[in-house]
Amino acid sequence: MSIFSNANYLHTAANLEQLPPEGPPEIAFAGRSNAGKSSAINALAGRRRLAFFSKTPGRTQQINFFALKDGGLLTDLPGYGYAKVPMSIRGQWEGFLSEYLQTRQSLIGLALMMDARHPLTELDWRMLNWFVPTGKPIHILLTKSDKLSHGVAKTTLANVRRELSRAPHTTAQLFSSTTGTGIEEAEKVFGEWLKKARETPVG
Ligand SMILES: Nc1nc2c(ncn2[C@@H]2O[C@H](COP(=O)(O)OP(=O)(O)O)[C@@H](O)[C@H]2O)c(=O)[nH]1
Ligand SMILES: [Mg+2]
Repeated sequence: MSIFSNANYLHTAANLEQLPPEGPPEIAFAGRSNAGKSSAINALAGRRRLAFFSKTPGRTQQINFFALKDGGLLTDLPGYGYAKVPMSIRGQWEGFLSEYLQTRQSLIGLALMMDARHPLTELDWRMLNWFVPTGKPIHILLTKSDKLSHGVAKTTLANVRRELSRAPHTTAQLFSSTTGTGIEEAEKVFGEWLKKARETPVG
């Protein structure tokens, strides 16, 4: 059974005041709208339709908290790069999101979903640049890898890893929620983050 199976919806926060108290280790899941984040979470959780499957992608500017069965938390961040979000709301949201990423002590790492066909966009780099200074690990899932030939997927991964020399403690892998490629590899990475956090609690 995966660390993500039987995750339970816990809480929604739309601003800093609504964040639950610091506590169990959290892994945040983020990515551009349509990057395949919901599908990846569902694939990791081994369920077809988990509560996280948002019906209004990218529009709901809030963080959803889910309890993992080992005591950790998964936080589902709304997709970024969604053109229809009005500027005023976007600014507010970005303030909350960047503050959450930069100051949340319980946050132990960032899982970043990127479409393998166009990874490391400008907005992806913005997320990376917000989070890298925390010193916490980032793991990138290059999603929809089934849409690339084996050779192109391999080259893409190598290129991404090379570019990531600009982003310390950031790793990347291929992933497909359709074929199941990379599920085990991802679980291993996130499982190790949680294990390490349990061994060295924040306090
Ligand atoms: N071929 C393929 N399509 C995928 C995969 N993951 C997601 N998709 C498709 O990409 C679109 C966006 O996926 P979704 O998970 O909703 O993205 P989100 O907006 O990041 O949550 C949907 O049409 C999915 O069916 C994948 O691994 N392979
Ligand atoms: Mg989604």
